[in-house]
Amino acid sequence: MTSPTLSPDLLEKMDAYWRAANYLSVGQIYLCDNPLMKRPLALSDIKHLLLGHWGTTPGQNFIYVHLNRIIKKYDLDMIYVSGPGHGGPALVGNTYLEGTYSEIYPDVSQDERGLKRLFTQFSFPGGVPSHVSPECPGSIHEGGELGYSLSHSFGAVFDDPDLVAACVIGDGEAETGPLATGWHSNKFLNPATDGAVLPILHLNGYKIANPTLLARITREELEQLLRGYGWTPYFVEGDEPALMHEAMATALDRVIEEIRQIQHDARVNGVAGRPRWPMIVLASPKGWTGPKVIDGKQVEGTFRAHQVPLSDPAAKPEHLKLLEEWLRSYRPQELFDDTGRLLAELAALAPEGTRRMGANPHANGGILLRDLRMPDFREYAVDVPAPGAPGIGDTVVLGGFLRDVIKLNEKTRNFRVFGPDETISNRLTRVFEATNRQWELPVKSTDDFLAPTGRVMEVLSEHQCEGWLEGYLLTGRHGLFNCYEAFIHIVDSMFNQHAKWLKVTAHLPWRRKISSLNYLLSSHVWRQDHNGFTHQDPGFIGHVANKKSEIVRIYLPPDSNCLLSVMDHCLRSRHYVNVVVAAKHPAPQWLTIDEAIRHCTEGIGIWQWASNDQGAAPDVVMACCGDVPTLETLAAVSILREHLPDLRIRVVNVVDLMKLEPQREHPHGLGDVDFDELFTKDKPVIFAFHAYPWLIHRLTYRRTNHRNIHVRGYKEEGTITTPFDMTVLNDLDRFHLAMDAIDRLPQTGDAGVYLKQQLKDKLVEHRQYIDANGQDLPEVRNWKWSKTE
Ligand SMILES: Cc1ncc(C[n+]2csc(CCOP(=O)(O)OP(=O)(O)O)c2C)c(N)n1
Repeated sequence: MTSPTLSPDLLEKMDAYWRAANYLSVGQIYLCDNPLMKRPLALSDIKHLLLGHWGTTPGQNFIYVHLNRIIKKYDLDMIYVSGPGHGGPALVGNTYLEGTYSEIYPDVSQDERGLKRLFTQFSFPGGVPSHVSPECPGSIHEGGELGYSLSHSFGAVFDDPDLVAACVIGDGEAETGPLATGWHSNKFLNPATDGAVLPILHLNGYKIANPTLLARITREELEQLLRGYGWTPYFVEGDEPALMHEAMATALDRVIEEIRQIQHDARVNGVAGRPRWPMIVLASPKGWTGPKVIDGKQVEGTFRAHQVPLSDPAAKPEHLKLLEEWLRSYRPQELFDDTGRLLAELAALAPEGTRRMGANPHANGGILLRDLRMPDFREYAVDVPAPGAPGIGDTVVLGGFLRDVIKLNEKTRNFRVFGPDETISNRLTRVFEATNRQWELPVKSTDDFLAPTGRVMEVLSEHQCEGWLEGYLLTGRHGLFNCYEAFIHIVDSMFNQHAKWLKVTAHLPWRRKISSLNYLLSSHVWRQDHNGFTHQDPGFIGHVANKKSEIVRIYLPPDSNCLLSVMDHCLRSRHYVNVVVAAKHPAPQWLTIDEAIRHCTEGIGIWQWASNDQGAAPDVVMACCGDVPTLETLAAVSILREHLPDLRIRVVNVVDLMKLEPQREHPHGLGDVDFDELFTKDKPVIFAFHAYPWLIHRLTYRRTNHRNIHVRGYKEEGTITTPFDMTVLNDLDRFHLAMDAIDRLPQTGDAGVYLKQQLKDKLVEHRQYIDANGQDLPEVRNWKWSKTE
């Protein structure tokens, strides 16, 4: 017979610690007074509004106390990621028990008064949210929107060989697409250079109102599923606390020893190849230790335990009685002394200092953040002897710059590029002169750029790319997500959650700022002519613009030098979400590097070389934002200037979209005077925009001249066609833009009417030509900006 992992004394203490955490959890959901139950429970001790989630909480408390033990036993550097973050009371309670909570929030002190505050503040106006929100120490993952715990955990441990992320996964959460794919992250984890993720699948059997799939398939099926994903699952199953403590302790010792062995083999013995990492399946009742039956219905071990089981003690006296029995079942007088402090012998079970999961610096990544070493982006500049010089593709140029960011930070291993199989397609290929794609599976001689270590992370799951990158940033590193513009929408919701996280943490003084989340969106709407309609969607920036202005930045650099300047700025920035939309195809270049720096620093400006309104008011402002709109605008301007030479035209280019918003709405916003100077107070503005036109209206609706702003952009017309035809289909082409100007300039008279007729004819000619030849008119393909005096 093997000797037990836990001595009777330790088991008893751990059970007491668990009871303390459960007591604090129930207290947080229900109580606003009488925190130590020194007197009989009265209705006045109970909050008016009962909010929170009990069901997941006791299981997470159980996990936490057991993780505390192994952290101490093995001196682990461990963080806790709570997939079902609605178990907020568990994490708040445990960080309180270990002391970190009171260190950060001294008012929630380790005494009766502090306990009362801890209870009252939970899910209470002016208090703390019910999830594992940014306010909760030790959290990098709120777990409000379910599905991302595994990808965040993997992101956290990449390049951090000593870190272990204990990742509690709800069995409901496991039904989501992101989580289901997240299991595959083990194919990207290098045991020598990365840390470890310990998934703990919390199989409590139920979601809000339904059983979970993983709990109802046979154990054999579940085990095969997890093995199929490459894990070795260890099952800890039951409801009898003493047996469960012993089983959990034994399983945890085993998995930690396996993790250590895997790491030792890879790091010391030079064992190569993908290991089979261990994980735990904890099958315990939902709402464990809570009321078993309420109003004649089974609650413990069912979906009914999900939220607040005794929801109306004011109306039902028997509920008050049950609640009192429930709270007293944890025997608080045996856990806390008379002043309300956790007994010293129990407090000693928690790890110390920064080994406490609530105080682990990885969960407050800004503490660990180091600046990137940056190459001088000017050295990658393209030569632009005159506007319209040929380019090689803006992202191609950026690739060289990113390659050297990778090189310069190779030693510190704190920068990665993420993408769903598109880094080459987005033409950042030069990064592979310095690195590979990290990949732990076999590599064939016919493969390109795959290796067990590498700075590029590619998996065909935008969710994983986003989740990995977020985890990487939240733990104090830097990165970039490159993606097709249309498919970044897949992570709309993940972006939402990250932006919310940044907004809240920006106002928590103890949380340090982290590196910005940088999106590079290429293969954009106007140059997805070969993939067609499914690949044409520029809506992400409109979605991003909804978020708090202190957090979001949107850049549309018109050429390579502008892209270099913008990306240098983004990689140095902190605590933003930067969205950069850039082209990958060869396209004309407009600005020298010095001009680009000036233009991007200002974010918006008149392109004097393209304008002829110097010294007088313009007749029309031709504005553009985005590379293709800029090209079409300049082509339209050259038509207008050639045929209507008396017309005074001002060309305004926008790189930083948020310049358009009023200053009071966005820190980048132009003041009204500056805006009126650029766009005039009363002249027509023909605005060619990269994305959906309404966004420009939304951003400028308060501006003086808004009624004269006429926007062309993507209007959901597209197919497989020529690049220029994409603009024609959406009325964004040079001919339409020129006609738009004429329509608003009665002073062009008959000359304008005749020009308009020619332009209409051109559009017919265009259609006939592409239908016959499958490519654009030579005059379109070969068009070059030429200086018009
Ligand atoms: C993406 C997403 N969809 C739906 C919800 C609503 N919701 C909150 S909790 C929950 C059930 C979660 O079940 P599980 O992951 O098993 O957690 P636990 O049982 O531990 O509470 C659902 C569907 C959500 N929070 N996120």
